[in-house]
Amino acid sequence: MKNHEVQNTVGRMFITGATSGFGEAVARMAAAAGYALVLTGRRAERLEALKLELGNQVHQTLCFDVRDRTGTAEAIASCARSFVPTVLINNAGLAVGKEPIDQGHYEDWDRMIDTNVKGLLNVTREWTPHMQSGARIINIGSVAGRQAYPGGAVYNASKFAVHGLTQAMRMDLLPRGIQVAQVAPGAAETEFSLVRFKGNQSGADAVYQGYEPLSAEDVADAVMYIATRPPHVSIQDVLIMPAAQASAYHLHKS
Ligand code: NDP
Ligand code: 8X3
Repeated sequence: MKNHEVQNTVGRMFITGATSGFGEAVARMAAAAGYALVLTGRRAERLEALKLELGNQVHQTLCFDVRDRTGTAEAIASCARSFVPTVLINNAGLAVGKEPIDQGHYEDWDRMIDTNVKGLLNVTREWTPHMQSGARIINIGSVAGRQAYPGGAVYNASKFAVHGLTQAMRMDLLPRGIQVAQVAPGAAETEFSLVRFKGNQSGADAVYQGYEPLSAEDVADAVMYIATRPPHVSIQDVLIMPAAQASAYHLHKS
């Protein structure tokens, strides 16, 4: 896709999973704040629509699957010639299925581990050698990475991995002046549950009934807060929940 040279930016942000939910909301807020953006995901038509909407703030869109190590490496290498992020948002991810461990599907497990863990690693490994002192990486974890719950085993495992990776990445990248943060949301209404329940809209809607869930914008707001701190301030970890949710197990529905 054609690159667009963006002038007078406050920073350069690379977002995985910008076609929906948190990633799309961060893209809109970051564009409004003056960031130059590279927007990525698998759905090319959505990337193009967002590029049309956000206009000159979008340096480039890149259509690739974070599970595809070669495709990810090629996309990032092509981008790095004209754009190295000051902020990398590792957001692409998903849950698939909610069966107990003795009934789970290997294919679902592979999708979660390959996307949420290996995909995050693929993007991080390809970008970090290029990134400069003062840059930030913001990983999207989850309350599911703090507390396991029934039916969540492999999704839990993948987000516990993001929690651990965030801490180790922060230590590894400390000497290079790259700050690493995690935003760990509770229940947020995006396409997340539609994906988890494999297109079952009524099942997905039921997740968000009886209380006010987080919106994608609520989570994007936390991401932007971290991204825009002064260089000497490093927000390391933000757990953000709907007011009706006290833990992975405690959701007060009316
Ligand atoms: P959405 O389903 O709305 O968005 C997920 C995004 O990830 C999409 O843009 C999708 O793009 C992208 N994505 C998924 N798989 C791949 C892949 N293999 N390669 C590249 N991109 C991919 O969900 P959310 O916005 O809610 O989810 C974003 C992150 O937040 C995920 O990591 C999720 O686990 C996490 N999260 C969500 C919570 C919630 O309640 N909604 C709470 C806590 C954490 P495309 O399909 O175009 O590739
Ligand atoms: C998504 C939130 O509670 O469905 O990460 O796991 S939850």
